[in-house]
Amino acid sequence: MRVIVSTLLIVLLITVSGFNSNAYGSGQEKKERYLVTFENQGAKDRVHIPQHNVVYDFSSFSVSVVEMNENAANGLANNPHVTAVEKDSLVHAHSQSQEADWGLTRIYGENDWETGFTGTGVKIALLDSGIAEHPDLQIAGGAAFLGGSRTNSEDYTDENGHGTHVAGIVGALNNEIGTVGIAHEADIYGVKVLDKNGSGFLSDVAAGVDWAVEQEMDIINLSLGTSSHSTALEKAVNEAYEAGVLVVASAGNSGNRGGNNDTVMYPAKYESVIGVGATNQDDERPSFSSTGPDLEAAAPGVQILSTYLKGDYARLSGTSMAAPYVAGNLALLKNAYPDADHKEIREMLQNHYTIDLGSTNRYGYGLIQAPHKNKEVEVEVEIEDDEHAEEEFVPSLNVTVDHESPANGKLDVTISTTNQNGEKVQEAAIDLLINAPRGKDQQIEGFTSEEGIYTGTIDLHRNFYGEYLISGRVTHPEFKDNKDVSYSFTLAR
Ligand SMILES: [Ca+2]
Ligand SMILES: [Ca+2]
Repeated sequence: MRVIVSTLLIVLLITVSGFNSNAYGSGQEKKERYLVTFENQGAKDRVHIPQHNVVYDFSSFSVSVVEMNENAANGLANNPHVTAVEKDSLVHAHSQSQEADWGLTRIYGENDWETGFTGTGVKIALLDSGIAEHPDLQIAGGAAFLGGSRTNSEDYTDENGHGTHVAGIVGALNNEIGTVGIAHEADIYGVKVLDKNGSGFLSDVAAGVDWAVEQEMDIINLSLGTSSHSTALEKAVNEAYEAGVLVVASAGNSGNRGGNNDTVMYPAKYESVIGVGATNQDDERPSFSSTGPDLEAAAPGVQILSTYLKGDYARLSGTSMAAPYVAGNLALLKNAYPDADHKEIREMLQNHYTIDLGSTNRYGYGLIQAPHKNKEVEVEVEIEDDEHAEEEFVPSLNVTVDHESPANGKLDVTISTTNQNGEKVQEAAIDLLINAPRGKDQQIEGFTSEEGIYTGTIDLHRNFYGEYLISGRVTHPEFKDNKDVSYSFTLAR
């Protein structure tokens, strides 16, 4: 058992401490944010700071916000071009502003998370180092399994920070402070299976899975892993999945620069588990993110802002940060498709709610995307007056994103036809061509009903975000004029 423990320990330490190993943040030291003031803008260029350590680079004044360890900060303070190096602190807390992590906006769109699904009513178990009390978190419950025994079930307080960070990515509250989680109204449960050093026994993880199934959780997140297969762990996650629970796990931080090896860890590697790799702000795989044929999806996992110990916030990197984004997104999909079962939700994620980033070995199905609430667009098509026509069509086009069909994403296109007096016209022939952003052109043909309405369907393929163009004709033998219909719209991320 010692071997297993040390494997878990190593994996988790890598996860918690991020991926950099240079003077700006090496080993297990927690990096902190510093405000670095330069003597002038030119001095900024003369002082070399690795780009990935820079959190903000203000263009209007000569200050940079840098994440680094204390040694690096002391070194910078002695640089003649640097006026001051100050540790960032929560003095701005009273400014009462909330900052959404960059990762949330990549999944959801700039401000769309504010009007989107929230994960309400979905139960998510976070098997991790527990969750610390935090003003930006509401914890629905939890349990603790440590060292092969169930401890006081209430005692799931996080002593490491890892679990609290994962919790905030899913469920940091939408309020005036700190940051906001992707599924900020989901019920999050802290299941403590890792101790203050971030290590735990496989048996504790299995016990946590068992607890989650028993408590009828909808989703389990495992931001942990080991490089060796365990029959017992596989059995635990398989049975959770068979019981209807979606199981998400981080793929691991064992990737290399080339990204060609199979380095996906267990339990992510198992068929029943959605294995998640990390992306950075350029939608690219950071070299630490594990690769292999069992990778299923990718999510933001570099410099992710979330809740931390002592009511604080921290930016951490790792596939540990990417997995909870997927767990939270699955909660949004459950809101969007309440009648779908867990397997349909998983297929939906794979086929409709990812952006293809290339190599499946590195990104699986691609970067996850959040479902949006129904978008409705109604457009009156302008008709030029035709003095020879006694009557003329006034077709109007109505486009609705349909979230009701669980099996696949569809877009309803409704054409309604009226004459110039506003009376409905039946049996008008509809012939439309739809140019989708990716995939084949589609055609819609039919006749309007007694109510003067025809509804056709556009099939949404993978990567369906982008601009659509609908064009065609509405004709009727009893009317002199045929009417051209043209309408374009964009499904925004
Ligand atoms: Ca908040
Ligand atoms: Ca898998």
